[in-house]
Amino acid sequence: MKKVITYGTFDLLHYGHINLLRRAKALGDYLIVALSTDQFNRCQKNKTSYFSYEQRKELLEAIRYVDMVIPEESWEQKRGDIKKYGVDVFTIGDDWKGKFDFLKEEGCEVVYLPRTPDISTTQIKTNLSHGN
Ligand code: C2G
Repeated sequence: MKKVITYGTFDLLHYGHINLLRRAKALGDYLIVALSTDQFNRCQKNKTSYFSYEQRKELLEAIRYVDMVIPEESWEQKRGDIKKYGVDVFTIGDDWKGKFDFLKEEGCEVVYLPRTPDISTTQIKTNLSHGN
């Protein structure tokens, strides 16, 4: 079984996230999503999500492409996750291009997927705050 892993906050779930998850699953047979915890978001990513970790986890687990959701609590956990879960492919949007190439040292394929244009959680929040 070819295992794929991806990481993110996935707040205010939108079609850009779904496009990413669909393509991530297509890279293998089993997709693990490492979901940024509320604390990791607040302390390390300097962002607060609208939905809590538990709410975001529930939404992700309802998506047909997602097989398992684990917490992302630190930037440094990726190597350990790849070993622990026997991951074959690491994938993430190409806004991170080049940032995780070191994971190839773990014998893991690294795939950067093109982001879906013109949609983001930040854009949704901005539009809503302007009453659009
Ligand atoms: N994404 C996308 N297209 C968009 C928006 C997001 O392909 N229009 C992808 C991102 O590239 C990422 C995933 O959807 O792969 C989740 O997006 P975020 O929640 O914004 O992820 P991010 O905050 O970049 O977290 O350790 C890695 C980080 O946790 C990644």
